[in-house]
Amino acid sequence: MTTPGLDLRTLGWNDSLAAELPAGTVPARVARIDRGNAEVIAADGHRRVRFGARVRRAAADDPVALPCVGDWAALAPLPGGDVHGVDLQLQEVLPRRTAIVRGGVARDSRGGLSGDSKGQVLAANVDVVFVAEPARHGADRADLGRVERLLALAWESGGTPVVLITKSDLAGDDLPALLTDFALAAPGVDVHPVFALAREGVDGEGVDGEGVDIVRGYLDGFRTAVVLGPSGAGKSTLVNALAGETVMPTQQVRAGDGRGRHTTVHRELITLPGGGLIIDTPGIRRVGLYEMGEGVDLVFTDIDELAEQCRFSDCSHESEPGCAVLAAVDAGDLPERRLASWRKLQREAAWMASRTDARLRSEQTRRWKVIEKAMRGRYRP
Ligand SMILES: Nc1nc2c(ncn2[C@@H]2O[C@H](COP(=O)(O)OP(=O)(O)OP(=O)(O)O)[C@@H](O)[C@H]2O)c(=O)[nH]1
Ligand SMILES: [Mg+2]
Ligand SMILES: [Zn+2]
Repeated sequence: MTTPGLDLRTLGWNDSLAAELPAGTVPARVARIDRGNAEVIAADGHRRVRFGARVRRAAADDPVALPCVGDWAALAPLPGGDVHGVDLQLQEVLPRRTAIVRGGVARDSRGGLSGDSKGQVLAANVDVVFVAEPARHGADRADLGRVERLLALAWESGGTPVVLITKSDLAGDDLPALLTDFALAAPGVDVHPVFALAREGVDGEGVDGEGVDIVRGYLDGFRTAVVLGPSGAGKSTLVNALAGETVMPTQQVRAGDGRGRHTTVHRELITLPGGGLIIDTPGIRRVGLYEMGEGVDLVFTDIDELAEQCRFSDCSHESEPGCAVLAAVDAGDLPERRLASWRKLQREAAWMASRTDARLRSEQTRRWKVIEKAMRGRYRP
């Protein structure tokens, strides 16, 4: 009970959420999850709460129902009273306005295909999804395929994606070219270079971070953002710059492969002093798509537009005559890499959809069997 009388609206609470709150419960926002427990921010401050029975049952059926950072929760007294100092349970997760859901990454029995029909919610009720990709020098300047993949998840979440080229100071002279590459990979999405690591300048003067204020601007109006990206991208460093203090530990990237060490191991919701909230996340190395509606299409609106010019309306852009997509690749207007990335994500989304269909079918069959059995029982002469 650290901040008595906190106005929950500063955490994103609103009337439509209030309308969903079950009688006899109090609302709180999930700041962090720890195996069956949640740390939440309620009007009386941070509290630890246990997952209630109903939540655990729902999550056993579908992991997407598990409470997740950013969720709004209805809290009720723990039946049986205080257990190890915890006296509240998370009775219900209120309907999510947006949710970033990733698919698992699994190998099938033949060791091929990635993707898993089980989803995992990375963050809920997020307005802005920052996709962070670190600037790098030289030939392999940035992993744009990863940016496109994360953008698909971001669009699908219902939040607004924004791309951040983090550690922009490392790009040097490559920055303009990098900005062009990123803009092509993220049509219709804001792209900003960010240098979050304030450090001593060469002449001894402190250098202010670049782009941090722009990032902060997206959080105006008590909005919630999440930052996604690989380990070592500088996600926590950015969160600290926004917070104006070290709220998340950061760590030097391992020399050599530049992959980082997974310094952040928990997703965590941070309230910022100037208003607004940001969710820091552990580095993402590989992430599978989950069920996709428009997500992938929204990442590749440029290809969709080109496709309208193809001679055949069902053009697959493989080898057809009069294909405007292939013509754009030939003309150097559409990077070949991007066309390949589009194919890959399309295939993965289709495969996920078929897995989901199969799962729904088998669930339906199972349900019918149960009903059949019950009917047989009832009508047995
Ligand atoms: N040059 C430069 N280095 C940065 C910048 N931001 C962060 N770093 C450094 O990059 C390293 C990794 O930063 P973190 O913030 O821990 O990275 P992270 O994305 O949170 O990594 P995980 O928690 O492992 O996912 C640290 O040594 C930071 O000091 C930047 O803008 N420029
Ligand atoms: Mg981190
Ligand atoms: Zn075509």
